[in-house]
Amino acid sequence: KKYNVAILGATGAVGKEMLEILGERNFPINELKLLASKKSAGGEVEFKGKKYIIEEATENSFENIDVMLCAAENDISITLSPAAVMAGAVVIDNSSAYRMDENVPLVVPEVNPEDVKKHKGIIANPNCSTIIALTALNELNSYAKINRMIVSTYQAVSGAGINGIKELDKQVKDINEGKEAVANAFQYQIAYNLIPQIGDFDEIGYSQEEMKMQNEGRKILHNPNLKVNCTCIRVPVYRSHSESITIETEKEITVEKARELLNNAEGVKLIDDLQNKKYPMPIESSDQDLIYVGRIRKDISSDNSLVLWCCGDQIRKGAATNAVQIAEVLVKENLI
Ligand code: 2RA
Repeated sequence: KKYNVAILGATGAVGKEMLEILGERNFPINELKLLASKKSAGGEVEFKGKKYIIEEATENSFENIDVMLCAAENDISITLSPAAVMAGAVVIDNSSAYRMDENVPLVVPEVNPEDVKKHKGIIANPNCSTIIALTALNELNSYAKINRMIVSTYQAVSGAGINGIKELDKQVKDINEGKEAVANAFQYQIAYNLIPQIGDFDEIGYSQEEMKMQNEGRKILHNPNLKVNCTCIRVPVYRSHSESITIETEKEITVEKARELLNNAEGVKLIDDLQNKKYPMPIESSDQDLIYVGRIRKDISSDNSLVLWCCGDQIRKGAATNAVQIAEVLVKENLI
């Protein structure tokens, strides 16, 4: 069977990647509809030898669509995703608009694929840093329940889309030519700098991005008591997020056991060979879908506690690939 697929936000970094991934994974497409804002509409895109015109997205864009992949911002998703559902489509939404809605499953296919079945029209794609962390931790959590996570993220500029990537490039060039670095996509200069803010801060000093790790982690792991302390930093790296993660588990996981579990974990590549200086790095984890995990060691400051380091491509597994994998679950379970 083939499906009528729409991509909303088809001209952005994630929307473009969604199309790439649909092709790469041979998702069974009958008709394809590429939707964007009025400003971005009109462009031509080639997909599998056929040319498509990017159309302006309206509430009437979703007739006969089976699955809509939404790569648009929250306000557009809130306006158009319900219209797509009304027209009979299942929406897989990469925005954060519906992630915490109790009627909307929040899914990492390696972790909680069964939640897809509970959808009422919309399925939410988790935040990129959440996807990367939980894909890395999934098998460890299955072996010994994680009670507490301490996470520091080092988030690529691609998190701010094409403009984030372009800004890093331009600032490096300008600085090397002795010019002033101009900041637009980020609060400050990102070239040769680190910015400890992703999203607005709440009243106790946590950023929106930091609270996503706790709130989304609890929902995806079905563990409302999961304790999470997260610090999210923007770093001058193109497209892979890196994360330093400490987990406290209900029973001890030895380093050897952790390596064994991760060596066979879905969606994970274990790179942990210190003798040969082998460990995950963002320039190596980019442009593919596995989450690279390494630097596994016992937390010498606490019992039943393990530390690891992971890197994952934010645009692919952190967004586009995860969304397409959810669509594949819909197909496999005959839910579209
Ligand atoms: C970021 N996770 O990295 C957010 C949105 N992609 O900016």
